[in-house]
Amino acid sequence: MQGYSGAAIPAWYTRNLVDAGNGAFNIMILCWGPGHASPIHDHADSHCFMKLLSGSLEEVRYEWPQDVDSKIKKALKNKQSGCQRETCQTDSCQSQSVTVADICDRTEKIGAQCEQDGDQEYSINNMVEIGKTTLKLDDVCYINDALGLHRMQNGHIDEAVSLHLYCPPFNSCQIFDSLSGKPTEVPVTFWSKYGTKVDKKVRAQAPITDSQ
Ligand code: 2CO
Ligand code: FE2
Repeated sequence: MQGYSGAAIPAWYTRNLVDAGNGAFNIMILCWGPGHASPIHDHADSHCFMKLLSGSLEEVRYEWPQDVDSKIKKALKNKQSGCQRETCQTDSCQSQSVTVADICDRTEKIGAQCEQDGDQEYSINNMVEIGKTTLKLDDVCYINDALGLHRMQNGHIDEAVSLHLYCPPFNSCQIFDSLSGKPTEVPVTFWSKYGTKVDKKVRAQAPITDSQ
């Protein structure tokens, strides 16, 4: 890819929606300028396939931090314990950065029993690296939450472009503090949809690519 048509390079990698698959999947193209990197993140229980169309990217994989479970594991645990927190649909429960204790406080208010986790402390060096791969032209990789978390980074002077398929699509995911592993739920947003740049004013605040 030859630059950004003379325009300033965005501060973060851009997510560009190509096809929403009638709600069944998202196909998108991600553009990574030199030095762009994602935060460490999960994939919201979705399958994530990606292929390098241009340039090169490093993928660093991590274990889930101690005491932080994937959504599916949480949902299963909560089903067994009677806690309703993963089904909470209030705005405050949907989109904010929360500790386990915070979630418990909120769900207390809607009547859930949520005492089993107590006050969650996040200690330094909680993120354990489990692998590093360099993706080159035409390489394909796959990740889901059962395989762990990852961070993608373009450590090169050339831009990189990657094609992504997420099935099912998701509107938010968790990002993780690289030292403590503390999770934060963030909305994921698009730089463009179907070739048209999304108006910044209607883009959600603190998206995965704009918040780090
Ligand atoms: N999952 C990140 C995103 O959708 C990109 S890293 O590759 O999975 O922004
Ligand atoms: Fe990812």
